[in-house]
Amino acid sequence: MPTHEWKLARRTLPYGEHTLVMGVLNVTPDSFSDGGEFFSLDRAIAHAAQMIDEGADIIDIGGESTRPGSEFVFEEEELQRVIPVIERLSARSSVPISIDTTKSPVARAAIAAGAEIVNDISGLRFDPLIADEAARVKAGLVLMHSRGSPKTMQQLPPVDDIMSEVISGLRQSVAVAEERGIARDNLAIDPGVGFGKTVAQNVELIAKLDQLAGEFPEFPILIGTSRKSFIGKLLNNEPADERLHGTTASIVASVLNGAHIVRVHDVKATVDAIKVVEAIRTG
Ligand code: 7PJ
Repeated sequence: MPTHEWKLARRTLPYGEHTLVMGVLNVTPDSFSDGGEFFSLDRAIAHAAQMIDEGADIIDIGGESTRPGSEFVFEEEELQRVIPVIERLSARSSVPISIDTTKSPVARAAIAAGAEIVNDISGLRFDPLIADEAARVKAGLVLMHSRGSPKTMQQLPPVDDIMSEVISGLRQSVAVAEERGIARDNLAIDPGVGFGKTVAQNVELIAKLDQLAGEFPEFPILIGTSRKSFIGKLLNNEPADERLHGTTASIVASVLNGAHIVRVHDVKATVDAIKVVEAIRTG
């Protein structure tokens, strides 16, 4: 694959030849405990540092659990969770930081604190002003396909043609982004595995990722399969912490089918798998 460039606020990331790894840093109260019931900033930063050592190209920081079924988090709370982490991480590392949020005030504060990418799981459906914040500084903007809200998406009746639904949803998101002043070379797109889709549809999205890439040839394709419940369901209901091998298989398939960026919790396993896949792909 030839090399292309994804433009972020302060740099350009080459993609296409080498698959980029986005490491997930969840900063919710149930992660990085200080040993008691409080969140530890030091532990969150240490985990980010470990992912960077293991080869993460991007760190994606999220303070609103957007997992299917999760509750809404208020803006103030989300800001208090993510901003100190972004400030600290951007002061000590040059790795590009992404903010996983659907709220424009959070995107704005995260950018001011050092984030260079905004990752919106709603594809600008919840708060289109997210695009204005990204456009102001020419940040990268990830548009992910999803249906409904995190609280309701798994109750929605399934659509019958998931590929057409994802393609038309993403076209709509790209159109909104452009109307709000985002340049096309700042965009990345994501089919949104696990967000309002059945197990079979998640599998289909990975199997046909090359088709999605063909529909959006100008944009980097990001995909997040890591530890998701469709993998658990394919593996006899394995819990999230037992889904590493299943996750790795989904990553390998995604890379062979045209993913440019993979969003994962287990960076070392992913980096190793990608090295081997890329050696094979290059021949
Ligand atoms: C994704 C995400 C994903 C992008 C989450 C989880 C749920 N952002 N944020 N793509 N998933 N771009 O990690 O299980 O698939 S939160």
